Amino acid sequence: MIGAGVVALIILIIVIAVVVSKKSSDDEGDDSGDNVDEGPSLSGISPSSIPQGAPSWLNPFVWADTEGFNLTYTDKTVGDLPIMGLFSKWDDSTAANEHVPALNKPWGDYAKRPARGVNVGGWLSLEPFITPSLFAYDSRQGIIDEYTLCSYLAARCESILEKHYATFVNEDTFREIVDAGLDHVRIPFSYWAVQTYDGDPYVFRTSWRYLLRAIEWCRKYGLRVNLDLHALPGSQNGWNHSGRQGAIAWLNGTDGAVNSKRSLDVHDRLSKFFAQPRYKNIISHYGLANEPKMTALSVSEVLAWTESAHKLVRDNGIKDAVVVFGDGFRGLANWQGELQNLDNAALDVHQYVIFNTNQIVFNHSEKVRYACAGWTEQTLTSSNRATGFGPTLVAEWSQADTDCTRHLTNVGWGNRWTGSLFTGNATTDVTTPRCPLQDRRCDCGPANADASEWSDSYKQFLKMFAEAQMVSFEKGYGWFYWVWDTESAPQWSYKKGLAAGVLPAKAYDRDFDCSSTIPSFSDLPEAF
Ligand SMILES: *[C@@H]1O[C@H](CO)[C@@H](O)[C@H](O)[C@H]1NC(C)=O
Ligand SMILES: *[C@@H]1O[C@H](CO)[C@@H](O)[C@H](O)[C@H]1NC(C)=O
Ligand SMILES: *[C@@H]1O[C@H](CO)[C@@H](O)[C@H](O)[C@H]1NC(C)=O
Ligand SMILES: *[C@@H]1O[C@H](CO)[C@@H](O)[C@H](O)[C@H]1NC(C)=O
Ligand SMILES: CC(=O)N[C@H]1CO[C@H](CO)[C@@H](O)[C@@H]1O
Repeated sequence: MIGAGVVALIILIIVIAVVVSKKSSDDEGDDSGDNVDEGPSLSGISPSSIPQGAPSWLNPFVWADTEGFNLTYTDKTVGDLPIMGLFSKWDDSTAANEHVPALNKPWGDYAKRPARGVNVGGWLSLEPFITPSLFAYDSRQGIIDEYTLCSYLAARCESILEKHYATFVNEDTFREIVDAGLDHVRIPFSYWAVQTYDGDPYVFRTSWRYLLRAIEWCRKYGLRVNLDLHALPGSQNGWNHSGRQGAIAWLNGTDGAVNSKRSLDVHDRLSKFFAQPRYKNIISHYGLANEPKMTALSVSEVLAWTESAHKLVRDNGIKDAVVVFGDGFRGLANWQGELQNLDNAALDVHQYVIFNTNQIVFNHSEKVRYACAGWTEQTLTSSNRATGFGPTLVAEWSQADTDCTRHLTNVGWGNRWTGSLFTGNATTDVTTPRCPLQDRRCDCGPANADASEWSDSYKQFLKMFAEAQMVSFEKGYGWFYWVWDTESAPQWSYKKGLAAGVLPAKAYDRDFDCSSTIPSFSDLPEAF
């Protein structure tokens, strides 16, 4: 106890010293007090402007990063969510590039002008394969998702995650996204940005201001935003990226109904907040629930929940955004005639070849051909209003051709590529190699090599595979690549792919349109 008291005292002294030194260095320079939007300092505000006992989200003196935030204290909320950090004025006059309208001009019909976007995934909703450094613990600790991570870290989780929020995505991210010729950004975030329940270990609300700041940076570069609620109370799919891997307690089990209601409450608050005029031009897509696992849930209950959520957000004033709901892995054909009465809504399908044991075995030529033919056909069918389908967009896809990336299937689960996928349920294990050779030569070594080691034929394949998908998904409402950047998985990172020359320098200016002949690449594993 004495030790803790001494530590607290030392921390207090350090905090005071830092605050005093920041204050005095500010005093030496410009003292007009109006430069709060120019730098990472606390210039312009004094500690006494923050009321005693203000919570962390209203007290910039405890924020790890103050750049780009309005630091003037306010406890004003909209939809019971804080506006703290926002500047009063905004400017929607920027266009992402010369092929798309500025934010303050209508985008028009997404069927005629599909979105070209990217996800800032693994940021406000953690995912082990995107940031393995955050999950580098002894496997006996059982740290496999944000729930187990924050349970383990307890009070330390907040500072570790805030450092991640402040560094993994920053203003340069959005400048680079716009430079790549992209025009939309999907931002996955989790319900604990809004609310926590029942002793949740998650860090409450810290991610909220980072979400708001990211939207303002998107605005600065003319990027439209797809808001993606990636983790719902109870978990809508039981996967690690929903916060907590395991049983689904959303619309299922004892707490299914209460978590259904909590999710609607989260949307009630979010939609009131994002109905503010400042978001009218920039929030182009409003996502209800990422990847609800409809193959395990009651389909009719998920559909009913979706209808309620859609009505709620429209009634709360989200008028212009496309309301997005997930395809739930039912197969697009099963959506015929479903939810046709929802105005300006779209079905979101995530297309990957590597989570399917019959598609991961395709060789390079077959993967490109499938992207051109199979996915184009699916997108066209699923977008045909005349036959009872709604508009369809692809809010996740990647260039990955293997599932070799560390932690991709789960922390400690192995992979399909080498036949080493052990899930704890024999039905879903994959114990025979599923690379194109389907034998012991299937190897993750070359697949996991650094991009600098890729062969020219592998690079040619990766670029063609990406462009083929862009062509296909532009037959619908457009696409969002998964993800902008990773720590070490180059086939999943748009940024690393651009650097390696396996993505078009400008997303709207491409070489391959699926009409030309697909070369038969030398696609044995050694040709990575
Ligand atoms: C900063 O926030 C305060 C409180 O919301 C607001 O009154 C002020 O206008 C904002 N400053 C700027 C420059 O937007
Ligand atoms: C549904 O909930 C029950 C009870 O909590 C649980 O045992 C089951 O695993 C859940 N189903 C899924 C698919 O997670
Ligand atoms: C194993 O997975 C199958 C297929 O997903 C599922 O039907 C079954 O209920 C699972 N078994 C257990 C014990 O979880
Ligand atoms: C890829 O698969 C297709 C169809 O099975 C086959 O015709 C082609 O020869 C294969 N390519 C290579 C390089 O093995
Ligand atoms: C068991 C589980 O939740 N696995 C998922 C973890 O997340 C990756 C993507 O990051 C998925 O591919 C896994 O299915």
